[in-house]
Amino acid sequence: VTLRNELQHVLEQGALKLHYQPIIRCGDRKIIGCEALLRWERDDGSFVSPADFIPLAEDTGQIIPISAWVLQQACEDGLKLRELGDFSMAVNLSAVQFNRANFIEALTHTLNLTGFPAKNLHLELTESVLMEDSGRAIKLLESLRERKFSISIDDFGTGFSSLSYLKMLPIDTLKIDQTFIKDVLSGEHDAAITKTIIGMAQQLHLTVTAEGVETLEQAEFVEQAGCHFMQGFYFARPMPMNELIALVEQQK
Ligand code: G
Ligand code: G
Ligand code: MN
Ligand code: NA
Repeated sequence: VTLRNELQHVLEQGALKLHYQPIIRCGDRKIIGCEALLRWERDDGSFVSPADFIPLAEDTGQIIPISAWVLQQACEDGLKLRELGDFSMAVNLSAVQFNRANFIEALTHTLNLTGFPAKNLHLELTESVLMEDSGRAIKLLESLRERKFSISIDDFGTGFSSLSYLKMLPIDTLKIDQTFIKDVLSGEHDAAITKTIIGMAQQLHLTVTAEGVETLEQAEFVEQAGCHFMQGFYFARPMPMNELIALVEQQK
């Protein structure tokens, strides 16, 4: 069986799971929310990375039911987390999902169904998805904003989006790509890029999240540079919601 064939049955087999990586506030280093990350566990116990199966699912159309499942599951789990406080839930959106004509209706439907508050749902989009058809993207983002959703640009810095265009986008957060954070202490350029993105975000009144923080030194660097939030293996790896809830209960 090919991966493509296996993929057809993942949903009915319950082989997809969401893990959640904590997002930490700079300064007091408390968990303020999480990002939902999709996991596919195969029968033999091996895992397929979403980086490998999302493109395949986009190709076959499976991305539609998978994305719907992700949204609903993330909202349901997010509500459990919200019993402990005002936590946010970030979800990654695929290009195909964002480009569907009924994207906003589908999103609104899931929120109505679950009761998860739009303002606490952070929609992560990459620069390339937004650049494909920037006119349409601006209109969509404006209507998402009217509905109080929060928008983040994921993997920021890797997508060559023009800064004049960035200014026009109604977004809330820039997530600095982990490739910059990785070498922030060893590479002069990465340190400069990271500081520049943070400075620019502050000027544009956007919040900034540093991704891929793996060491204390990297955490201290981005905190000193004025970053707002961070995320990475130094704090925690993606984990099941019950483990995240236990972690949040400990930090009280
Ligand atoms: O968690 P991990 O490093 O394996 O994620 C690999 C890639 O898959 C990342 O680019 C991440 O944004 C993406 N990804 C993870 N979960 C989802 C999801 O639910 N939907 C989409 N579209 N992409 C996801
Ligand atoms: O594209 P996106 O930013 O959504 O991808 C998130 C991916 O990054 C997930 O696969 C997640 O497991 C991974 N990730 C999260 N924190 C770290 C980290 O500190 N180091 C590395 N190498 N990967 C990380
Ligand atoms: Mn992401
Ligand atoms: Na990212």
